[in-house]
Amino acid sequence: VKAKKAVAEKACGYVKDGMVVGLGTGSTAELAIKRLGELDLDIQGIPSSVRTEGLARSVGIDIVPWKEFLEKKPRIDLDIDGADRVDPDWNLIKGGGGAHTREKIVANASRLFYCIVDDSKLVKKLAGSFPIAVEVRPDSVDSVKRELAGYGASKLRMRDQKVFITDNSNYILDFSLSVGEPVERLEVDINEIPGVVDNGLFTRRKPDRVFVGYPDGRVDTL
Ligand code: A5P
Repeated sequence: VKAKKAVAEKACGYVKDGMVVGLGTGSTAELAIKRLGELDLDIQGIPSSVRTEGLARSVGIDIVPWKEFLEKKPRIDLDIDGADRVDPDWNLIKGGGGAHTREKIVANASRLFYCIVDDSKLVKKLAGSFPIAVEVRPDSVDSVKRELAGYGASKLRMRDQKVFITDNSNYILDFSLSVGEPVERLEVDINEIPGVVDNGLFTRRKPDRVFVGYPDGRVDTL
């Protein structure tokens, strides 16, 4: 927790009055949102999930609701979000919380994207390090699963013995990437499978900075 808190606070130090701020999803991003609440700045937040929206509102951040954001597409000054894995080229795996589709939309609309992680997230290679989440239309689960089999086995994400449903009313297939197509190509190739909404690889819109936190509270800025 100390490591996550340290990076969350570090990234929040870049937020200034008047900014439009992308708000990520996950335990690390949540610490940043709470911190932004404490700082009591005059900002507008763009939430990347329903959960984040609720938290941001509860700490007093002025929120642009998702639909309104999509209609008006205001430019976001800074997006602060976590990640599940980060490789040496700053390619990311996200989507452990199932929010990667909106997270990618927010990151793409942001002038700056600061990624906040603890040191356990750093890996030499993304392949095999963490399941890759693929958001799929519910009617396409079986066909996408068959297509994904070429890359690795996939599993429908469940929660409390029920199918996990995303904020966009879709399902998630988690697949373990075994073999080595370059992740940059894989991100695009997976999205070309009919029925796929988006996957948790972030290799195109990479972060502009990665803040890495350590258990003693030290932060490295990459
Ligand atoms: C949410 O879908 C993910 O992309 C999160 O950003 C990621 O899972 C990081 O979460 P933690 O900060 O809880 O590790």
